Amino acid sequence: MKVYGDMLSGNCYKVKLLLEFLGIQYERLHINVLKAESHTPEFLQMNPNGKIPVLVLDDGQILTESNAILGYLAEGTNFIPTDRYAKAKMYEWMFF
Ligand SMILES: N[C@@H](CCC(=O)N[C@@H](CS)C(=O)NCC(=O)O)C(=O)O
Repeated sequence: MKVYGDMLSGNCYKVKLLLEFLGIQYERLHINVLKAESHTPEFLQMNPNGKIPVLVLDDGQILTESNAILGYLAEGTNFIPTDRYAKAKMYEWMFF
């Protein structure tokens, strides 16, 4: 999988942290938002919202929004509690 992002971005950093905690191999592609690299026609085809991070799966499917990406990566792992209250507490932090 590929991740388009910038380590100066907290939204990208949390995706990087989870990928590394899970030991998932990925390719990192740097996007400099200060140079409007997230607003090129090519990038806008991946995310019309013009924002990083963007996750591109090996089959070409694309995910945007850091919390959606975290949810996708964490599915079926201990990073998503099964207990209803604990899961709501996780969402509490994610929506903070
Ligand atoms: N809600 C989005 C926010 C993403 C976001 O704001 N990304 C910033 C960097 S932290 C960005 O791409 N800014 C570039 C721009 O808006 O042009 C998420 O959680 O992924």
